[in-house]
Amino acid sequence: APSLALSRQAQPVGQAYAACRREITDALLAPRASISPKYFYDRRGSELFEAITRLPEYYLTRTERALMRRHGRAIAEAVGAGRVVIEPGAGSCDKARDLCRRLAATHFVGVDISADYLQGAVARLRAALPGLDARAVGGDITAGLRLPPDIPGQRRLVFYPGSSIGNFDPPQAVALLAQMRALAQGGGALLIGVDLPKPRAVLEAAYDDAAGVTAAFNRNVLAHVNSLIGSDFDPRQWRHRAFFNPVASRIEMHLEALGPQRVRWPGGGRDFAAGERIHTENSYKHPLPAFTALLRQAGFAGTQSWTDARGWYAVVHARA
Ligand code: AVI
Repeated sequence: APSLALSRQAQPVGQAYAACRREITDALLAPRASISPKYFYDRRGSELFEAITRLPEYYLTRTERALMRRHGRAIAEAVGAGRVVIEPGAGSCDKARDLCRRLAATHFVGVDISADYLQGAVARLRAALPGLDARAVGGDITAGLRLPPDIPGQRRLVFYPGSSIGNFDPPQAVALLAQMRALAQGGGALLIGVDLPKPRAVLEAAYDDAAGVTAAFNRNVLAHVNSLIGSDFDPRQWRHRAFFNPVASRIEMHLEALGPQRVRWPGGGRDFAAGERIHTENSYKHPLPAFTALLRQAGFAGTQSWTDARGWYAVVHARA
């Protein structure tokens, strides 16, 4: 997988670019076409995602925020003060600001595939917390988490809010969690947000909102892929589909061809029949015991968790 930022402003170069093109075209040519959800996050996709987090139907962000506020003191006690906070997939860094303030964190490292978006967010974080040594690292977390060499190795807290872990299939999730554990070894820990199972109608509305923002976010991946591989997808010809798969306990997002589509890119292409789909995302809703089992598989020890009154969402602290 490519290790460089893949935003429009910072296209991957050389070998990384070739690997990225290859990854995308292989997945498009597979019998069941797919696009990795990491390609959602060009600048426009990051902005659309921020808009999703403010939608009335998208309960995840506000439920997590309320939990973090309500149990802020207990969470801070479990974590301990003076931490080096590392946030993979940091995005807007909004959640890190509150946490770093509460923990009197010494350092912050945000890692995100949308590097230019992250730079701005880290600059705002520095302005809000002038005592904090805050850094931005552009990179694909699925290709390995590498930190600047002068970041202290002790008292690390890996912060992974937003239930982004749900966007990985369980084996990939365990591998990513194990990497996070390796980063936090030496007395560190993980603080992670997890969306839990809940009534199907609530889940499906959260991923198919009335204003169509999630639909725009899903279709935007085609524009980003066009800019990365030189393809000629017409996003207006693809319909957003989102539904709960109860067997796998996950929301699936797909793009469905409104009519027959002939898509071309330099060196290749594919025809899609009307109704054919490209799978763009899974968002797993693990029951809490199943999630703590994944943490144990990744090598984490003691866990402590906080959930809201409806049992819709959990924040989990796990020692590395
Ligand atoms: C980033 N991630 C946790 C979001 C989710 O809920 O799975 C991405 C998203 N996809 C559609 N809406 C939001």
